Amino acid sequence: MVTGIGCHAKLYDYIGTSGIYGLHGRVLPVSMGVKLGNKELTVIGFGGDGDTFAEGSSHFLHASRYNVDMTMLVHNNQLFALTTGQATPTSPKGFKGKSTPDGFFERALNPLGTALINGASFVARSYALDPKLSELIQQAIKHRGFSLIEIIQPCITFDDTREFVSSHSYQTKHDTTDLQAALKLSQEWSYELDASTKIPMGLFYKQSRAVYTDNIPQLDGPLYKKKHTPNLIKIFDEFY
Ligand SMILES: Cc1ncc(C[n+]2csc(CCOP(=O)(O)OP(=O)(O)O)c2C)c(N)n1
Repeated sequence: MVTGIGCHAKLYDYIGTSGIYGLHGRVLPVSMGVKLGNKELTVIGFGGDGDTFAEGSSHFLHASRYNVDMTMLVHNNQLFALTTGQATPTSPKGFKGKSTPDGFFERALNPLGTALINGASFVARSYALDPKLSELIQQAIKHRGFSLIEIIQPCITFDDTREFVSSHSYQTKHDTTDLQAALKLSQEWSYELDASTKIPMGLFYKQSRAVYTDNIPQLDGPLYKKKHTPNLIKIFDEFY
């Protein structure tokens, strides 16, 4: 597993598996590197909404486009939590935090729509308090391709939206192979928290297509498994 930097990244300390605390915003390039290094590994990236949709937004586009065979779980609490509550690209309008004392006024990003339009092959939204989330995560891990789950996970310290999310969400029922239907769903919630809000939850889209490593025949065969012990002195000498 690979994490970003933020409250979500603490997860790494609770899961007994091999992994890396990445850098803020760099979950995806590190995850892709792990997958290229050994494509037999199951790679799961964990990021915050700040991590993935702000600092890491460019990586997010390209991971969707490449259809890297990995799972990305975004813990969306609609704010930068570890740095004590600043606005992110998915903060709700009017959000008052350290960086927006007069209220957040920007239009939100549409991360699920962005992932869909750029080729992510498994796109879903769920809620941290939904007991079925673990099944969805299993489905995402088993999917061959870039699987993304946006997990709405309210920050109970800086903006506790648990009650709001619980009472404004609903489970989608549609053909999950229909890209247009998925795109429409992705536009239903603009991250605002007002009375008319309806938050679609569930699997938006699933499709099967070639993954990034399918086009890199060099990764087949024993070469990547070979243990290399780099001679650092020799490498440094080349530069002096
Ligand atoms: C390159 C870089 N930029 C900024 C920071 C400061 N920083 C550390 S954690 C964090 C906020 C994390 O927010 P988010 O990714 O939404 O995760 P959360 O804490 O909400 O789980 C920021 C801005 C950093 N460590 N590195």
